[in-house]
Amino acid sequence: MFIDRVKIYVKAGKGGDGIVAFRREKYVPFGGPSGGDGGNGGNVIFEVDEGKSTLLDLRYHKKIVAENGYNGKTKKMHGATGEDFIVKVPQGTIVKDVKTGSIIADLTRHGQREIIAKAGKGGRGNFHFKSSKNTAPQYSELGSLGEEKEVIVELKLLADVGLVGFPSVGKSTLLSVVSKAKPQIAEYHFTTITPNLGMVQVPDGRSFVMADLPGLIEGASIGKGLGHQFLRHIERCRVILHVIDMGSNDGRDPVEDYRIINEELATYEYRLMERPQIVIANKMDLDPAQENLKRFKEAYPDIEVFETTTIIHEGLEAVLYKTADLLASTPEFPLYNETDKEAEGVLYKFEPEAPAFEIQNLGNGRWQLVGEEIERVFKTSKLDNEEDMMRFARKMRKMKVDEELRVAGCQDGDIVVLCNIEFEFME
Ligand SMILES: Nc1nc2c(ncn2[C@@H]2O[C@H](COP(=O)(O)OP(=O)(O)OP(=O)(O)O)[C@@H](O)[C@H]2O)c(=O)[nH]1
Ligand SMILES: [Mg+2]
Repeated sequence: MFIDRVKIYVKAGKGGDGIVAFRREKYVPFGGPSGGDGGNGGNVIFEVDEGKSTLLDLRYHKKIVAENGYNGKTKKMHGATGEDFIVKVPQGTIVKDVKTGSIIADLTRHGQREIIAKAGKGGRGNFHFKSSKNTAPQYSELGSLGEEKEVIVELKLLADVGLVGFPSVGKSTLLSVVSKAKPQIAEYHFTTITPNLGMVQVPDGRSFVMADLPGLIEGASIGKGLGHQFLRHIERCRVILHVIDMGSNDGRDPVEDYRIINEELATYEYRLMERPQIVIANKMDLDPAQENLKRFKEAYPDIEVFETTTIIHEGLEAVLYKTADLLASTPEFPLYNETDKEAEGVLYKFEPEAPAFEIQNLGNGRWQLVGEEIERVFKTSKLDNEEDMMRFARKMRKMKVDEELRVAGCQDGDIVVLCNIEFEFME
């Protein structure tokens, strides 16, 4: 099964916690702090694997969770690092963040690796917190959380050239005679239901990759037929070969066919009409072909038309030379659409930072603190003893929580709620 779009959930490992421990040795009555650091969590990493051609594996593996780091140990020993989770994907895979729509990674090179969810860091053990004032710190850090998110994984084939046209115009036949690819060929519509790739050698030694796609029909750009879901594979193509059945084998009018397909390409979001096109008048062996071609040239006098009869390999050499020439002079098209404009040239786009916290007045002297950052700080802080509490209070003060609460009207003795804990507000 050819799968080229999947939504999955990825979660990197949490860092291991640092621990509180003290040396207890026979002749060292007050041995120093010796709690070790937690290990870092594992990342979720995508890696290009040449052997893969679809995202089928991900279809059955929708939740990817990397290993957590291990907690620190006594004698200043480091906890083990969580193992990275490595996902093998085909060349041409793009990963998008569902929430922001931005592109996290574009995996185009062999062996390329990208971190999709970043691991949490291990917390430090108590020996890091020893100072002249506090030689026996009861404090250690918790490991930080790993990133987690939903992502859309899409495959956009890495082809230089894409074949487009109505069903049964001869696209697969063309690919089969100019490359070693063996696509299915038949007289019924939608013979091709998944893209086929072929390496094409031009007689002068140049070469390029050609993609044969399922046939398009009117309304393809809004999802009719099969073609729409495959239009995305043309996005990386630099040149489009537009194949027309000049023999009107199906009783269609080639002049109309050409217009309709171009309209579909223009309507599709990735501005496919900006790619240079080579117009191929195929099935020139059939009776009505000459007459149709004449009309076609009258309708589109400025277009260069390449006449072919693909079943007997006729007229193809000129097409290949022209394609190679156009490829040499056409730059790659960026994979961003209008809304991604500001990301031009840069692949990674970050969300603007959300405020660290917000204050909600619950009435009756009760206040709620909400926000990703403050909740994260809370969840990664230990609150086991007095020392932990003091440290947490200092963190809150540093984030200006006290100040903002006071501005909002919070009075001494009011209750402040954060996650599931209530604090009494005091100067
Ligand atoms: N007479 C004639 N028939 C051709 C020519 N090229 C292809 N055909 C026939 O047209 C039919 C359709 O060819 P395909 O190559 O499968 O067409 P396609 O465009 O890939 O079609 P879909 O995959 O359905 O979109 C087959 O029966 C081919 O043998 C040609 O130059 N002349
Ligand atoms: Mg086909």
